[in-house]
Amino acid sequence: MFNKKNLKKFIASCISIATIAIPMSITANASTYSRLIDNDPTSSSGNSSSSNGFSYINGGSCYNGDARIILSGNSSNFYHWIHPKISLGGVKTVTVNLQVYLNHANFTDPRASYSVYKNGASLTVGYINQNTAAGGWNYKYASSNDFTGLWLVSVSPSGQPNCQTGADAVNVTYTY
Ligand SMILES: [Ca+2]
Repeated sequence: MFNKKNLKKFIASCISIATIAIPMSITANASTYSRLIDNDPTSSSGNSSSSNGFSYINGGSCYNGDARIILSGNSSNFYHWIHPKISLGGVKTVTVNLQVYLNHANFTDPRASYSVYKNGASLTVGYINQNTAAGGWNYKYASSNDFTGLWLVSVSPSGQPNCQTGADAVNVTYTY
């Protein structure tokens, strides 16, 4: 069928096709899900929010003009940004890229804790010093190999007294 010269050519072309095809197939297999969620989303957006004890605060620097805030002393308080629940159809590795909008002088919590839902428990994505955070979008990411579903982003206060924890918009991207 092949003489030596043609066989070499054939093998070389197979290798070059494989080299091109492998990175493309990795990209094609990864799924990405992204959601930008602000306070009090409309029901038509498919998102919702809930909290225990956070209060309304407004200000032109906030995303869409307002946010929510709470004293930082109790770390069991929470604010949830909820999106439509996604079942991953099994256990998967998920990388979470989280952007958090912070732009109000009263947000002073030195270690606000951000997490995402994971199998009925949670994965801590990271901590942000809201007192020194950049005015605007702040970025955290984390990865874990035992996700079965995606549902919400949560912030909880540090527990530090005499500070306040803010909750404005978040933009979450999951890759799995
Ligand atoms: Ca807002």
